[in-house]
Amino acid sequence: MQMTLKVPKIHCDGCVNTVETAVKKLDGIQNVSASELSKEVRVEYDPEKVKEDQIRKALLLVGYPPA
Ligand SMILES: [Cu+2]
Repeated sequence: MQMTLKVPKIHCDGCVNTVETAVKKLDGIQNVSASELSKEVRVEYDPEKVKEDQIRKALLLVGYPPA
Protein backbone atom coordinates (compact mmCIF):
# COMPACT_ATOMS: atom_id res chain seq x y z
CA MET A 1 0.00 0.00 0.00
CA GLN A 2 1.20 3.50 -0.71
CA MET A 3 0.36 6.91 0.69
CA THR A 4 1.66 10.43 0.53
CA LEU A 5 1.63 12.75 3.52
CA LYS A 6 2.10 16.48 3.39
CA VAL A 7 4.64 17.56 6.01
CA PRO A 8 5.01 21.35 5.87
CA LYS A 9 7.98 21.54 8.27
CA ILE A 10 10.37 19.71 5.92
CA HIS A 11 12.75 22.41 4.70
CA CYS A 12 16.21 20.86 4.21
CA ASP A 13 18.22 17.65 3.85
CA GLY A 14 18.42 17.30 7.61
CA CYS A 15 14.64 17.27 7.85
CA VAL A 16 14.44 14.72 5.05
CA ASN A 17 16.85 12.43 6.93
CA THR A 18 15.05 12.80 10.24
CA VAL A 19 11.68 12.05 8.69
CA GLU A 20 12.87 9.09 6.62
CA THR A 21 14.76 7.55 9.56
CA ALA A 22 11.77 7.88 11.87
CA VAL A 23 9.42 6.15 9.43
CA LYS A 24 11.92 3.42 8.48
CA LYS A 25 12.15 2.36 12.11
CA LEU A 26 8.59 1.11 12.05
CA ASP A 27 7.80 -2.49 11.25
CA GLY A 28 6.19 -3.09 7.87
CA ILE A 29 7.69 -0.13 6.00
CA GLN A 30 8.79 -1.11 2.50
CA ASN A 31 9.99 2.23 1.24
CA VAL A 32 9.98 5.84 2.32
CA SER A 33 11.07 8.94 0.48
CA ALA A 34 10.70 12.51 1.66
CA SER A 35 11.08 15.60 -0.50
CA GLU A 36 12.07 19.04 0.69
CA LEU A 37 10.69 20.58 -2.50
CA SER A 38 7.18 19.20 -2.39
CA LYS A 39 7.27 18.82 1.42
CA GLU A 40 5.77 15.40 0.97
CA VAL A 41 6.61 12.01 2.38
CA ARG A 42 5.78 9.01 0.25
CA VAL A 43 5.50 5.77 2.14
CA GLU A 44 5.04 2.22 0.88
CA TYR A 45 3.93 -0.09 3.65
CA ASP A 46 2.33 -3.37 4.54
CA PRO A 47 -1.10 -2.50 5.98
CA GLU A 48 -1.12 -5.83 7.85
CA LYS A 49 1.88 -4.73 9.89
CA VAL A 50 1.60 -0.99 10.24
CA LYS A 51 -1.31 1.45 10.17
CA GLU A 52 -1.40 4.96 8.73
CA ASP A 53 -2.01 6.22 12.25
CA GLN A 54 1.30 4.80 13.50
CA ILE A 55 3.17 6.40 10.63
CA ARG A 56 1.58 9.77 11.39
CA LYS A 57 2.44 9.37 15.06
CA ALA A 58 6.09 8.55 14.28
CA LEU A 59 6.36 11.80 12.32
CA LEU A 60 4.72 13.76 15.09
CA LEU A 61 7.13 12.32 17.66
CA VAL A 62 10.18 13.62 15.82
CA GLY A 63 8.62 17.07 15.43
CA TYR A 64 7.19 16.83 11.91
CA PRO A 65 3.42 16.70 12.21
CA PRO A 66 1.71 15.68 8.97
CA ALA A 67 -0.80 18.24 7.73
CU1 LIG B 1 15.64 20.99 7.95
